Amino acid sequence: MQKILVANRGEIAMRVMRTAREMGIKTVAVFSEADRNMPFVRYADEAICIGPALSAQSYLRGEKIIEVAKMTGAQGIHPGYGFLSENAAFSQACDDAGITFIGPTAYSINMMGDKISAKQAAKHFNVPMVPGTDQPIKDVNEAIELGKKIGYPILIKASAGGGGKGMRVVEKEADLEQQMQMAKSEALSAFGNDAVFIEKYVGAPRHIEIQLLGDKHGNYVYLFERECSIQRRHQKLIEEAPSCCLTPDIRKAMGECAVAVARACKYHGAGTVEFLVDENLNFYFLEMNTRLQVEHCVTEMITGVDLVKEQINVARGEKLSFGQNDLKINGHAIELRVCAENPLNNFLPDTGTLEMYQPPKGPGVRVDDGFEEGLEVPIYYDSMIAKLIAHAGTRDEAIARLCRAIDEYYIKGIANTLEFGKWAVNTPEFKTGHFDTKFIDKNFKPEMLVTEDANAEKAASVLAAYLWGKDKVATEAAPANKSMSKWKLNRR
Ligand code: MV4
Repeated sequence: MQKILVANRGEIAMRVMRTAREMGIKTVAVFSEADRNMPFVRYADEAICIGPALSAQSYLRGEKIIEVAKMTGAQGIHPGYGFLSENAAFSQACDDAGITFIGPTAYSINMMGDKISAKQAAKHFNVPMVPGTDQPIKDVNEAIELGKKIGYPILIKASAGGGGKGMRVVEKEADLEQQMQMAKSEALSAFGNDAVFIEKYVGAPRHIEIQLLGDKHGNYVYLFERECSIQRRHQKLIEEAPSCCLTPDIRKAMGECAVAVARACKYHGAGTVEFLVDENLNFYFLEMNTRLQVEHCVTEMITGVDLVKEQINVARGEKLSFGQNDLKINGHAIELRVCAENPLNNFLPDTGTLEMYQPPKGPGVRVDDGFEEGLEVPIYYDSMIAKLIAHAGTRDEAIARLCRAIDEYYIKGIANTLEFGKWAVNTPEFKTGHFDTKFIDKNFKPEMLVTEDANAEKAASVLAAYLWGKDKVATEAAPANKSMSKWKLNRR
C-alpha cells in the first residue's frame, strides 16, 4: 500500500496522515467546500474537493470518495470515526472496487451494528450480559411478561441503536405499553428499523471499554481498558486509561471477553467492546464499536502502540507483530475533549473564529487537533476541535499535568470545554475515582466555573476606570454567574 485516501476531516484526518507519512505512505485528502483552509487539506500529498459543506453532500458520499480513490491511485481508504466508518455498504463497496477498506468487513459491521445479533453472537462465548432478551420483542404482552421476570426498572433499547439513541427507561408496568410504542416509533424514524429488546436497567454504571486488535489470520490482543464514564448526553468529555476501579483479574476477564466478541464476528483491525460495570465490579457486554474511536489516544499513550499503524498493517494482510504478553500498562493517560461548546449554557455548540489558538506543549502532553489560529469553526460538523491528552507515571501526576496543560492552552473567540475539564478532574469524586455515568448530572452546575478570577477582573476594571479618572463605575463584587466576561467565557 503506497497511497491511502483519508475519508474524514479535522483532527482524525491529521492523525491518520501523520502515521501514513511515518510509514512512507502517500495520502489523499477529500474535503468539503467549508474545509478548504483546514490543516489536513494542506498536510495531504493530494487533496480533492468532493462537494458542499453539508456532510450528505461531501463526507458521506461513498461513491464519490471511491471514485476519487480510483482516480488518484489510492489503494486503501481510512474512514476515521463517524461519517462512513461504520457503514457496511461502504466497506463492501470499497471491496467491490478493489480498494482496501482500512477497517472491518461488511459482515462484522452488520453483525455488531445490530445489537440483537451482537448479543446473540456474544452469548455463545460466555460473555456476561445484563439480564434481558436477545430477541426482538414481538408485542406488548411479551414485554409485560419479561418485565415481571426481570423486575423494574427496565430499559427498552433499539436493536439498530447505539450511543444511547432509541433508549427508554420504564419504571413500572403501567408505563410499558406507551414507552414501548415511543421507543419503536423513535427507532423506526431514526434507523428505519423498529426492532427493540429489553434489559434490566442498571442505575448508575461505569462505562468501561476494551480496545482490541485482530489480524486477518485469527490473532487477537486486547490493549486494556478506557474509562469513559464522564459523559453528557452520550457525548464523552473525559476518558482515561487505565480505569482506577479495575483489578488485574477483572481487567483480564474483560479483555478475554472482548476478544471473544471480536472472534464471534470474525473481526479484524482495531475495535472496541463496551461494557457496563456496576458498583460491585460486575461487568456486562453492551455493544461493539467497529471503528477507531476518538479516545484511542489514551490507549496509545499507556501501551506505546500506534493503533493507526496496526490498522494499516492488518488491512494489508500482515500478522500482528506482538502478542498479549508483550503488552504492558505504562503509567496513566487522561484525555479531555476540547469542544466548541459553552458549558455555561447547557453545552450549546458555539461557532465563530479562533481569534487566538495556542495549544500547550511540554513533557507528557499530546494535542491532536485539526484547527489553527484564524480559522472558523463551522456549524456543519462535530463540535470537537481538539483532544488534549496528558500522560504521566501515576493518575495523580496525569491529573496535575492535564491541569498544567489546560492553563497553557490559549483559546479566544470560541466558547470551549477547557475550564470545565479543569473543574471536573479537580472534584473530589474524580480525584478519588468515585464516579459513574451520572457524574456531570449529579455534580456540575455552571456557577462552578466562575472562579475568583471573575471578581478579580471586575476589581481590575474598577481600578483601571479609577486610574483613568472616571468614578461612575459600579464597585460591587461580581455576582456569581452573570459577571463572567466574554474574555473569561472564552477562556482568557
Ligand atoms: C444501559 C444502561 C443501563 N442499563 N443498559 C447507553 C448507550 C448505549 N451504548 C447503552 N447505554 C446504556 N445502556 C442497561 N441495561 C445505561 C446506559 C447508559 C450509558 C452507558 C454508557 C455510557 C453512558 C451512558 C449514559 C446513559 C445510559
